[in-house]
Amino acid sequence: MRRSNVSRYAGFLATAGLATGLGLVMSAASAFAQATGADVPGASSSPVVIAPENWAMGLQAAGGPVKESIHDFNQFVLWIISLITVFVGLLLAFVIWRFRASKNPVPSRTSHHTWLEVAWTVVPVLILIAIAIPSFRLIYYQDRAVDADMTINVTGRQWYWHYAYPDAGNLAFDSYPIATADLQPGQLRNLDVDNPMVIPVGKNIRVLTTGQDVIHSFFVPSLGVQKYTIPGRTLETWFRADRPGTFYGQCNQICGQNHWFMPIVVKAVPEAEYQAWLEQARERFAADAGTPAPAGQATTTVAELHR
Ligand SMILES: [Cu+2]
Repeated sequence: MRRSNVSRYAGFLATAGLATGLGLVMSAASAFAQATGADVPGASSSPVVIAPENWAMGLQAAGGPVKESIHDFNQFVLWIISLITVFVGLLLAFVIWRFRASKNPVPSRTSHHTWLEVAWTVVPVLILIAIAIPSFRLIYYQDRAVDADMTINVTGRQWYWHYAYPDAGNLAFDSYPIATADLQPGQLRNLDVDNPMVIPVGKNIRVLTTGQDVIHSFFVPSLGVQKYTIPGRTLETWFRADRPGTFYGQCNQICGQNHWFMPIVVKAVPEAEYQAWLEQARERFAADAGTPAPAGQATTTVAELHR
């Protein structure tokens, strides 16, 4: 009997210790990720490449303000989690030591303690409120661009992306991944695409998403954007890249057998370079503006969306 109690206590202790350690490691990793991420914008204007990395810990580095806000919030919540884990772990260790059977042969039969019960109800409520306020602030910040400089319509299709630039006339094109055999040096397998989405640096990009066939999801972690593309609906979000670079993402909604076939590349370039790209893209995609939307599937305009 004693033996089984001891091993149970040891199990508790090990679990509490592990949880505490894990919390601290996650916190440190995130602090590191944030430190490296915080260095990205504005440090210099040489282009960055932000893509998934093997064995990476924490969140991807930030390419713009939305992701920076996500980093801040993540860091804040991680501190709270870590402190709670340490507190509960220490409390558990103390109880196991202080009330062990040999030291405490006659257990207390106390079952109520009003003030203690009030405290352990009120304190968690306060913690949740402290988390909820910045959480809602972040949700509304991500929701839509207050002052959008331009709009890009994103359509998820089985299985490729279709991008349209309504501010640039009828510029539209499809984006497919590059086959492994055709990869150029430096290109990433299953991530690089033939026609990336090109955007100007420092501009607020309004993104309107819709789906053509099933639900897809437009997900570029380093720009802090993840939005479903739902057939029959238009959703809005926004992002901004604060420095030139290439930001990789993927459809992250399981959308069918070629779900893996939907990587996303957003290329942020200086304004002059963007204008030059627009010029040649208009010509290049004039003959082939990608696959048109089927009849009856009009893209919602911003005015319609906000009506
Ligand atoms: Cu998809």
